[in-house]
Amino acid sequence: MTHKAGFVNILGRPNVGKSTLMNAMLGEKLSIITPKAQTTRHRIIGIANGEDYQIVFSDTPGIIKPKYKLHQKMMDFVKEALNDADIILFLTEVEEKEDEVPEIINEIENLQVPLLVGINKVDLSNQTKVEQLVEYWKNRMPTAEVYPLSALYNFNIDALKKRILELLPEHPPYYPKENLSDRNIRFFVSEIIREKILLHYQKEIPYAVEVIIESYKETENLDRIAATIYVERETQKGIIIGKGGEALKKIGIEARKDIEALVGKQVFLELYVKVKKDWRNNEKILNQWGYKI
Ligand SMILES: Nc1nc2c(ncn2[C@@H]2O[C@H](COP(=O)(O)OP(=O)(O)OP(=O)(O)O)[C@@H](O)[C@H]2O)c(=O)[nH]1
Ligand SMILES: [Mg+2]
Repeated sequence: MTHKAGFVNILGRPNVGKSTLMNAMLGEKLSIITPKAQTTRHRIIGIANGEDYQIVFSDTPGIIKPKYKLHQKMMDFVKEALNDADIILFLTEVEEKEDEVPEIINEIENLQVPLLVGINKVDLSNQTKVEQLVEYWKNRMPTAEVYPLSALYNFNIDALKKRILELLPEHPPYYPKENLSDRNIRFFVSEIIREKILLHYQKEIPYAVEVIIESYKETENLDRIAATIYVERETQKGIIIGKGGEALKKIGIEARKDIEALVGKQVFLELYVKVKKDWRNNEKILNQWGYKI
């Protein structure tokens, strides 16, 4: 029996639905999803395994013009994903304006790999408009195959997966077949906490936050987790904690529920808040926190 395997790297602007699409392809909630741009900060691998195939998806940070060193590092992940793809899946969405389309598509066109363009969120549009968009993308990227999608409502996801399987090269699996990701539980726990912060705080706050798991003690019936929420300034620390600690408590409760669902047992979650001044521009800290290739 021949076996197919390869890297399908999902690229696109922030908020177009890259993480939602990867999760839909996997049928699992692996990457965190929020209505805020720049939710994903890392390259996150999600693996779809079948008897005779292994699709290694990469969810990547949305393409932006870097303002901080953190952003530069995020764009390094995007560039890496551009270079090692067997198939590129460029994602746009029905509301994306022509001047918002990232410049990277010029580079994508020159790559010698199959190119798929997904037009996401068609549930927010209508047939005429979607047909126009398909035409637009076919003209703009003549080498691409174009798929209207709704990652949220699972529209056309199976057809896209089927096509990916056809295009996938013959290759032995890259990862053990039981693996769903290259990331460990600690990573997903920190992401769940960050998701709650993105959902509950406004403006700059979630962007100034990093979550680090300090300890993870596993027992048969209970996992004890201690995590630190780092912010950039004292004032942000006060906002995260909230009056009488209420805001932080809410984050803790919501995150714990999701972590319990992930690990399938009870969780005891301790959250601390600390200041790491201007960490988003601190090369050493960023490397330490995993923002390196
Ligand atoms: N209506 C609609 N909303 C969608 C669809 N796909 C994703 N969304 C929503 O779009 C928002 C952004 O989704 P994400 O998957 O986090 O987007 P992303 O491209 O990963 O964003 P970054 O990680 O910030 O680059 C969320 O609120 C999703 O629920 C879709 O098909 N239809
Ligand atoms: Mg994302």
